[in-house]
Amino acid sequence: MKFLPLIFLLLSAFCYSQSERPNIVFVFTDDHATQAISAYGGILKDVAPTPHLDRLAKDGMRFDRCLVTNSICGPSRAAILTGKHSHKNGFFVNENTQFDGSQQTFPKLLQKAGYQTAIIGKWHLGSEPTGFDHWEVLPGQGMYYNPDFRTENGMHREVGYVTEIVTEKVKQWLDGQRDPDKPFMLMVQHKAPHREWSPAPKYLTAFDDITMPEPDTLFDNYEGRGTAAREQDQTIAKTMDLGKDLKIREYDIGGELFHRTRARMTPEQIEAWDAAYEPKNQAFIQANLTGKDLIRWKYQRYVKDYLRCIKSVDDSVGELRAHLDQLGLAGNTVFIYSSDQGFYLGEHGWFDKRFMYDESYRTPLIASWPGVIEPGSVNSDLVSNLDFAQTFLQIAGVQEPDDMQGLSLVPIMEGEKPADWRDSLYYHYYEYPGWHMIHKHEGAYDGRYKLMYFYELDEWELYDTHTDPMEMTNQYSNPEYTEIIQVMQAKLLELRKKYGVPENEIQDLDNVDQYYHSDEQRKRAWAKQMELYKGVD
Ligand code: SGN
Ligand code: CA
Repeated sequence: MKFLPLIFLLLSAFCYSQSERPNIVFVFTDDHATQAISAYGGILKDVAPTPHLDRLAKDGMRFDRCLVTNSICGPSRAAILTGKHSHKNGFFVNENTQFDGSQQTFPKLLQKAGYQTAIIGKWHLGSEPTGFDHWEVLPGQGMYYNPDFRTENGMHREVGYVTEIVTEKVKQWLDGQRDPDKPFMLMVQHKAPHREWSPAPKYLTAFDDITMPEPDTLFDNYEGRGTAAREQDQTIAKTMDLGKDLKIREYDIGGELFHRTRARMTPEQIEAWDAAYEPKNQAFIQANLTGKDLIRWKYQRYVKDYLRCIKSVDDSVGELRAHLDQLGLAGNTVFIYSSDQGFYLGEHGWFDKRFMYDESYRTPLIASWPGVIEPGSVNSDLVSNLDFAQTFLQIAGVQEPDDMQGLSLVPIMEGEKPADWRDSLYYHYYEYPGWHMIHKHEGAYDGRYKLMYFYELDEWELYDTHTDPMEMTNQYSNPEYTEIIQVMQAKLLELRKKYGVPENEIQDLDNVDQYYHSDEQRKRAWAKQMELYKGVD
């Protein structure tokens, strides 16, 4: 008899979960590296913890091997919306392209199935969002301070810091604008921590008294790698700009720092900004640093600003989860955190992404689902942003269409990985020439070996990520790897076939030629910085 109340409780919980389809909250950031989430460990975990993301991991599942199909913003977003690789969804590169919004996407399918769909924040796909009952997006890359928003009714500007404004808008939508009788799928898409890493007023001086640890490969000389690693344009030493990126007004030769931040700030915002940066900037100028000392200083300024932006993102996660709790929605909401790709935080001397090397290939994925995902679980299966669409559909109980190319992660979330789970993933990056000059490449990864082919250079690279996790030694011409290379090349062909990559696809996307705001400006800024390296090797 005494078990009756318990049985009743269990039964009602069962009926509840059957009748109430779960809500989905997808918090998605731009360029957030796993190295900057303390739940993932790494050298920054003690100095720059992310308590709210860590709590999410504690309540849910941390995916350690979520790999992207194409490590760049728009293409990653297009892959997520469609569940298809770039060659199927038609969105290959960021520049000068528009997402074809008439195609099938998971928000449209959820909408059809009775879900309310909303997106607030960064969109970056050129065309207008489709498949959303409510959308309010940042035009293009969006601005950190006093951002503009695009809606169906046009454009308007709001005063404040972008991460905080987006969070506030999301709360308002949850409070009053949605239909409480329908389940919802809400995409919260932050601009942060994208370049040029501008922190919120409240975090402008965070980490001022700390020296950030440096990655082992900060002074990489690219020996043992190929032409692509040597010829990229994304080093902290040479590419990173002291003006726009590192906020030193004296180096704002092209006026970009001014236009991206100051020109739209309120007097109060400018005051807080200057109070934080000016004393440090003057000390930098006085110090007259050169060579490695200069690179070290740039790394510190860069990574601190990046992590300051993350602090606001982490707060947003905490606030949104608390808000869902207050509204009584947390128990039936799947909360997912991810980013469009990873990022280099000084590894190999770099910032930015695009390469299939680990730091930019791997993206964070943390999900909580009360009653389904075992709290505190960690998964290391090969999963991808290609899988998100089918995952969301299955969460909502919607049949996945045959032409999506990923796999639903729901079985993994339930702790029952299918025996025939994938054993490798396909990668393809297309934007060359373009920002940061990363050569086009495709590749296959099986969880240990990573084969990359820079086809316009006709150069292959093979890394054994077990023995060489930092990917410093290309084993492609090492005879000991001959067999593995054959296996991986066969795998690459098999993957191309499986995903329907056109035979002669080696894409010619040379419409990507306007990649700098102004070549002239950039050259002048660069020349000034290069003076600092004179006489130093
Ligand atoms: C901007 C950045 C680049 C960055 C691209 C793409 N330059 O052009 O550094 O790689 O965005 O980023 S900036 O001077 O304008 O900041 S993405 O996240 O949108 O793919
Ligand atoms: Ca991005």
